[in-house]
Amino acid sequence: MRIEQANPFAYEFEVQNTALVLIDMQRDFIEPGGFGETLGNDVSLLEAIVPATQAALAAWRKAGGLVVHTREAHKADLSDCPPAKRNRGNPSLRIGDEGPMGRILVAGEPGNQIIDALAPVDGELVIDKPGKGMFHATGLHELLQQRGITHLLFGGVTTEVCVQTSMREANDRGYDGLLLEDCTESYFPAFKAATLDMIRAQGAIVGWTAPSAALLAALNNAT
Ligand code: C5J
Repeated sequence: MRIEQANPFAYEFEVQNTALVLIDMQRDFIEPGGFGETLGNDVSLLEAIVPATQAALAAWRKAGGLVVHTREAHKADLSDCPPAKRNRGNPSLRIGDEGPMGRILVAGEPGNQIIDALAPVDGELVIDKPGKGMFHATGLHELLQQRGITHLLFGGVTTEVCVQTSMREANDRGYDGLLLEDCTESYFPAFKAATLDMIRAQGAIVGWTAPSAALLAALNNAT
């Protein structure tokens, strides 16, 4: 299968060797009243990508491709949260503190759940990651290798933090990654634009980007 409109050049993949990875589409980053909003961010920017992401997920499920969902999540005792991560800066709420939707970035809390619109279904991988990147301390690389995955399609939030870090980690592990441009967002539009440029610079130095419509068209043409 081929996405002709991908940047900086066409992207080729086979569904059986490719996973759709949705990064951290969890309530605390996306819903009003969550952690993201308490940090002073406009979460409506992130909410806006939900319809396109839902459409991409539905098409990918229909094609029979593997889906991976990640959550930025720490253990309740915070043993996997380095003090450097917890203590940096001067936020009103820190990781592990009680927030509007339970303890901030702690596994199992209401705010840590993936939003209803993109809820995982049976057979999909759900990875709790204590880092920004999806391979750090998760065992995900081995799970993907066992399934013969060589290509990764990315969506999720935020573009310049957990999405970009995960794409770079994937690139170093030998995966060909493509970021769906309208299925990712940042609280800072300029950071999103810069990240898309960085990924596809210098002949796809980190990977590719493409609008989700181009993926849907490729999947449609194949049926
Ligand atoms: C993610 C963050 N998911 N911005 N986390 O990007 O802290």
